[in-house]
Amino acid sequence: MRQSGRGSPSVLNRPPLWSWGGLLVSQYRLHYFPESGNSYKLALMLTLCGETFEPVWTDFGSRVTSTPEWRARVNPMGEIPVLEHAGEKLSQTGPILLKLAKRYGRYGGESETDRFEVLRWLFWDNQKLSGHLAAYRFMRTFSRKADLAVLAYLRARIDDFLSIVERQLADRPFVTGDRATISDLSMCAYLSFPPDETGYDLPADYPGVYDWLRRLSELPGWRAPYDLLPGDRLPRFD
Ligand SMILES: N[C@@H](CCC(=O)N[C@@H](CS)C(=O)NCC(=O)O)C(=O)O
Repeated sequence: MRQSGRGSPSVLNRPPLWSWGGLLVSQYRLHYFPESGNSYKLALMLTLCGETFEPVWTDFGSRVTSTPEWRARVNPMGEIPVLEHAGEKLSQTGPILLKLAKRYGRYGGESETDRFEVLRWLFWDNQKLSGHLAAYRFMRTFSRKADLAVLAYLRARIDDFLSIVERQLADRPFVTGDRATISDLSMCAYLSFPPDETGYDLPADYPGVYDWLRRLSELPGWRAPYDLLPGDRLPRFD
């Protein structure tokens, strides 16, 4: 699918960078690992808002996020991503995306009705689409031993969720209407990785979802996951 980055982030709405020793450094630090679709949600939102971030590659494969030291220092929930900003370490992509949408005045929806729809799909995505796709892709592609019964269960759930998204997109270009919002950025994340990782042939099976991803990739400044999340990758076992 789409793997090459295009365009460069807009400088519109870019808040001032901190200057340190004559070097310009970003006001954001993103703790991530490259395969993390949840990290991609934040990296993409920041990039589309014309913002930069300092990438903090994290050794997820060695289970560093399970150690008491990492949990005490970075995130007690033991999860990636974490976005550092202004002395705070923020976790959970949903509230972080809402905060960024408010800060930059972008991708948050225009009206009260829009904002309700954004929240509705953001919550649904966390529990359903991203939640199951992340587990399915990780077990299918990056786990030494995949449990076939669990994979089959997850696949059936995801097929139902994708058919829901396909229907939602049948008569609107983006999830909540005419404009992309953070609900699109959240829902697209795990589907934006290469098909040999996700195991989904979207053009054949979910053409509406595929067209929606193409529309998102045309947003000015859009970049593919591995363009925004560099560094050593997890070993593959698919
Ligand atoms: N709801 C969380 C999900 C974060 C999440 O599940 N992150 C994965 C990596 S992409 C993780 O750290 N998993 C560790 C675990 O489940 O123990 C969010 O939106 O940030």
